[in-house]
Amino acid sequence: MFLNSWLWRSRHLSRSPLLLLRSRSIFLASSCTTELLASQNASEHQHSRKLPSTVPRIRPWWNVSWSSGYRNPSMEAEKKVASGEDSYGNESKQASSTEFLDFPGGKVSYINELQFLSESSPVRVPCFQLLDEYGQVAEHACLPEVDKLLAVKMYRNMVLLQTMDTLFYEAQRQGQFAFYLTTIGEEAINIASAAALSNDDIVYAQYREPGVLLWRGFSLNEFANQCFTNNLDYGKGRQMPVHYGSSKLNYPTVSSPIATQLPHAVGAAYALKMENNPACTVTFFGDGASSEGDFHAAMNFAAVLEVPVLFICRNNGFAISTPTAEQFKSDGVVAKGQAYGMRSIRVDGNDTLAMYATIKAARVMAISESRPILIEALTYRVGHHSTSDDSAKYRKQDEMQHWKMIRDPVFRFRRWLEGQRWWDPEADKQLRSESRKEVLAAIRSAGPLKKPSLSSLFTDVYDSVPSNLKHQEEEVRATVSRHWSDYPSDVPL
Ligand SMILES: Cc1ncc(C[n+]2csc(CCOP(=O)(O)OP(=O)(O)O)c2C)c(N)n1
Ligand SMILES: [Mg+2]
Repeated sequence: MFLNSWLWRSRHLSRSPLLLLRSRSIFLASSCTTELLASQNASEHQHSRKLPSTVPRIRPWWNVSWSSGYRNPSMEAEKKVASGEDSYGNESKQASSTEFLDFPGGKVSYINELQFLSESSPVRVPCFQLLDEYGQVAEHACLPEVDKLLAVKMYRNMVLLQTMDTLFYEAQRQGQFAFYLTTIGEEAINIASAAALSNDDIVYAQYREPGVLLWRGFSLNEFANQCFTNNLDYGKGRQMPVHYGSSKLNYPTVSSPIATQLPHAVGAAYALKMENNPACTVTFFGDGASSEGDFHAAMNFAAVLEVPVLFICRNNGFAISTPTAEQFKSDGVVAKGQAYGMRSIRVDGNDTLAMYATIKAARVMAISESRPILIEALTYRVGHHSTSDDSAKYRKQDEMQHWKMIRDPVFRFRRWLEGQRWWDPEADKQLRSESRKEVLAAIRSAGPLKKPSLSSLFTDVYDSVPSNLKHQEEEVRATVSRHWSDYPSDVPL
């Protein structure tokens, strides 16, 4: 019963038209997100380093009072306890104003019945959706402000991303480079999130979010150079393919160990907060990453330090071959937000407009209220985990086909665009043909380029190469000279 009642309200509720937060950890735009989005659009036209007028200045950390009242999000609950209401908002029959525990973490009312909290809410957290599977606007849906220019740009990027994935995947299967993984099925999460962010926001990605880079202007040649690990690759071939990075585009390089990007994003968000910088950090991660300790550490730090970071979980059903049912017992990932005192939402990750509205609203809250937000985007990994995987071994083909054909986010968005009369089959045919040519051109130009030299393996970490690395280089060179016939001829010594 108490799970259905109010837990707490945002301490900014009275100021923000946005939020109602219920115990089932959803946030919903009050009547419509458009009011908020309109003000945000207007703010983006101001100088990037100036605070947008709609975003209140962030209180510098050194002015923050670290009393439990400020840190504890349950101030409302605390007041209720003091006034005889229990901390779940129920009118307390038992507790008088003196029957509570004045605990350092906040006041807690007593009850005299033995009661355990249920392991889960009786109802699953609902999923925010604006466009149904046929691209029709859902009943009572309130669409974000997306004009033709923006909508078509999003669609073009989604198609280009899908085309890049298809052709890069084939190039890898032909043996042109070592490894690849696709984002197919997750184009809406990639592109709609990117479109809703500002380029000043720092993105700490996992590996299935190249669409964010694409949106920010990373060229097809830059993608291809990284995958072919040629001498134009910024990482000089020292990362696996698809581990892209660009300091220019505020996208730190992807790292292979899962979930390590999450604490980094929190630390960077803390730095933004200290600098009063009106930007946020954004970290993308999979359902599998949420099973790592780093996820939990990052969530807790972010909530306690009250930093502007968006945790965008792509719950695509699998961590390689492990289905989510074998990963966690909770109601997905969204349910974990409240446990850490973090506002959270579950959204249809295959619905471009719902993703866009969610990230746009979450970004405003994160910056203006200096708080982390957890977003669980439900989607499905249509491709194999990577080129090292065969998903037919552990999942049903008809399930995969259903998501690929019926729930394709690109096709769904196209149906909506066509309904708006902003797109037509002829334009689609032309876009797909152009995209194909552009991707093939990037593959053809990146493939023949020389690889970075062997000596670059040992540079760029230390100012001058330390003796242990010098020793390792000598060992590698000795091995190469012993097995010269096995050494790849396109890697200069
Ligand atoms: C710390 C760590 N453990 C295990 C792995 C091996 N690994 C690579 S990807 C992956 C699955 C990640 O799944 P998820 O986070 O759901 O992302 P998805 O691939 O589904 O997008 C695993 C276990 C790793 N790279 N790092
Ligand atoms: Mg996954």
